[in-house]
Amino acid sequence: MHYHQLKLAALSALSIWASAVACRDIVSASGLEARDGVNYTELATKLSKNAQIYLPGSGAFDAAVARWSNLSTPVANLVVVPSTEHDIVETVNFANQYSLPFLTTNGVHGSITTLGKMTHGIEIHLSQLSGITITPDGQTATIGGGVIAKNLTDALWAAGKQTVTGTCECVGYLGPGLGGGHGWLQGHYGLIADQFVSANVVLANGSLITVDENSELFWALKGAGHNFGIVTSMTSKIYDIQQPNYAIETLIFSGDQVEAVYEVANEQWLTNGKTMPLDLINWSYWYFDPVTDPEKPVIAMYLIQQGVDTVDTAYTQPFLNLGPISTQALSGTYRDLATWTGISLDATPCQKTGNANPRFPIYLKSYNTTAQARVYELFNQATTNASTAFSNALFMFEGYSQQAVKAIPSASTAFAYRADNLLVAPLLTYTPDGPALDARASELGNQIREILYQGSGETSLNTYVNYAYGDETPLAWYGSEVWRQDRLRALKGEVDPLGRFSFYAPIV
Ligand SMILES: Cc1cc2nc3c(=O)[nH]c(=O)nc-3n(C[C@H](O)[C@H](O)[C@H](O)COP(=O)(O)OP(=O)(O)OC[C@H]3O[C@@H](n4cnc5c(N)ncnc54)[C@H](O)[C@@H]3O)c2cc1C
Ligand SMILES: *[C@@H]1O[C@H](CO)[C@@H](O)[C@H](O)[C@H]1NC(C)=O
Ligand SMILES: *[C@@H]1O[C@H](CO)[C@@H](O)[C@H](O)[C@H]1NC(C)=O
Ligand SMILES: *[C@@H]1O[C@H](CO)[C@@H](O)[C@H](O)[C@H]1NC(C)=O
Ligand SMILES: *[C@@H]1O[C@H](CO)[C@@H](O)[C@H](O)[C@H]1NC(C)=O
Ligand SMILES: *[C@@H]1O[C@H](CO)[C@@H](O)[C@H](O)[C@H]1NC(C)=O
Ligand SMILES: *[C@@H]1O[C@H](CO)[C@@H](O)[C@H](O)[C@H]1NC(C)=O
Ligand SMILES: *[C@H]1O[C@H](CO)[C@@H](O)[C@H](O)[C@H]1NC(C)=O
Repeated sequence: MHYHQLKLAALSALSIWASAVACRDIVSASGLEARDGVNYTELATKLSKNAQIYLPGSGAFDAAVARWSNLSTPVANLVVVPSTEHDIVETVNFANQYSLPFLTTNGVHGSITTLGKMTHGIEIHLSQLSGITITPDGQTATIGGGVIAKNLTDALWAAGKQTVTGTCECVGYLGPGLGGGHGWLQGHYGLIADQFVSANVVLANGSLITVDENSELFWALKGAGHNFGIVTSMTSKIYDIQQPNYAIETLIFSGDQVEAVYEVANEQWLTNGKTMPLDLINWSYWYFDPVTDPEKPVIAMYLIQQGVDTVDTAYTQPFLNLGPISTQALSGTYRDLATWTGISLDATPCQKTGNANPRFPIYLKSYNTTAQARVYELFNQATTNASTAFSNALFMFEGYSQQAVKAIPSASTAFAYRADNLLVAPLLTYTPDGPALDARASELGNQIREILYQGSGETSLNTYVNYAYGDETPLAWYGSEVWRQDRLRALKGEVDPLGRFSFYAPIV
């Protein structure tokens, strides 16, 4: 441990110490002994010299445990920031020895309420495992377990390469990927998880192993990965940049047109055997913007096209014919997409605001315009009622292109929802105000989702585990097929029988 790390840990009494001192001297003076009945000095002495330990009461601890969603959050007594994979092995072994729960964190955008079941223990914060190495053949890159999306995109871009990452710049690479992982390039290359080639993983018993497609565990990492281990690094496929340029057309509609807008979306892309074109991403958001419409939420439609500087009129005209309130066209490159859609590093979704941010996701095949109109009315009431806590809610409709996602056989990965076309979720952002408000959010979110589910004609609720609220079942997170559940449970029983990795959407 070094001087500045001590300072980060707010051990100010020690700040007069020389810049490099032996880890064990520092930790013995720092109150690690007999903390919560555990002598953490033993752990500190086993970690590499650049590993860090943050204690409650320090700014570094507070920064590490603060999360994007302040709802049902995990509680830790101590944060370990490993600097090598072996540090993770030591931390897991130590935690097991003292029966302490542990939880890996990276981009801290995980928001599922099951995380709140962690009430004490060790947070293993991966930010120092940030290496990105392109292999000599240029076909793959080895990506540290603590890499976030923007860093990966930028590092690859500088080498003329890219791969599928989450769209939001501040989410982890592997947090999304271990649950499948949607991104701008998925129509070309598949999900984030579809790029995985091999992984280094620390298992529940502290073993560090390397797995690839020949392993059952590797199958599970591609969609249910949070349940099985800590991925210290992943080697993933990368690609030459083919079409750097992108264009976006943003059309803002009045909520009065909710049925007409989604009728057009269906006709264009989603029904009668049609599919989303490979070069097009079509998202829409609903939100209350009193400047544009003081009475009800607007519908913002984003039409994002790859390889052009202006979105093709074949895509825009059917929507323009409906008479949007406003339109805006921009052109740039792949790296502008996050800014255009409000999910870049400086945008609100990348700040820790102290808000609760529950989502209630459902995958759909197409829009049911009747159901859209009904949920619009609920969303309208929820966001515009005079005393509402939910005026900042955002309703997200994500329509990525799907060609390469669907080309991969459904049974070949733990991700279960390749047949679905749309990822839909209300995000009920609110300032926490106790359990009664949390319950109202849960009730409203589930009510909205239930209408969409009833309108879908589906016989199982399909949800994206990475957007999940937390009250869904393992069937909803991992697919309702009996064989999927059996296969995942069998592997869980074998690799993690004590449920060490069961804070994030547990299989059992
Ligand atoms: C604004 C926003 C935008 C989003 N955009 C997308 C998107 O474009 N595509 C998409 O698919 N999803 C997206 N998501 C959802 C995203 O997949 C989840 O929020 C995900 O949990 C974020 O991972 P994280 O590393 O940021 O969060 P964390 O909370 O740090 O991690 C989430 C879970 O993953 C586990 N984990 C993280 N890293 C590792 C690792 N190396 N080994 C083992 N376990 C690990 C953690 O233990 C935790 O349980 C978005 C979410 C938000 C809030
Ligand atoms: C804590 O562990 C350290 C390192 O093993 C040891 O030197 C120290 O004596 C222990 N303290 C107590 C109170 O057991
Ligand atoms: C991401 O990149 C920024 C800027 O280079 C750097 O400060 C940060 O440490 C990186 N984060 C991770 C997790 O690699
Ligand atoms: C999170 O919400 C609680 C109330 O539930 C509040 O006391 C706390 O200050 C919030 N945290 C942050 C970081 O704002
Ligand atoms: C909004 O207000 C109306 C009228 O007061 C009420 O009927 C409705 O239940 C409220 N809706 C929500 C979601 O609070
Ligand atoms: C659409 O949703 C409505 C209301 O939820 C439902 O009655 C109807 O059957 C659904 N239509 C289809 C085609 O599933
Ligand atoms: C750890 O668990 C794995 C998976 O169950 C097993 O193969 C391995 O033998 C275990 N290692 C030890 C040291 O027990
Ligand atoms: C694309 O445009 C329209 C808006 O959403 C919209 O209705 C449709 O949903 C979008 N497509 C997809 C696929 O989301």
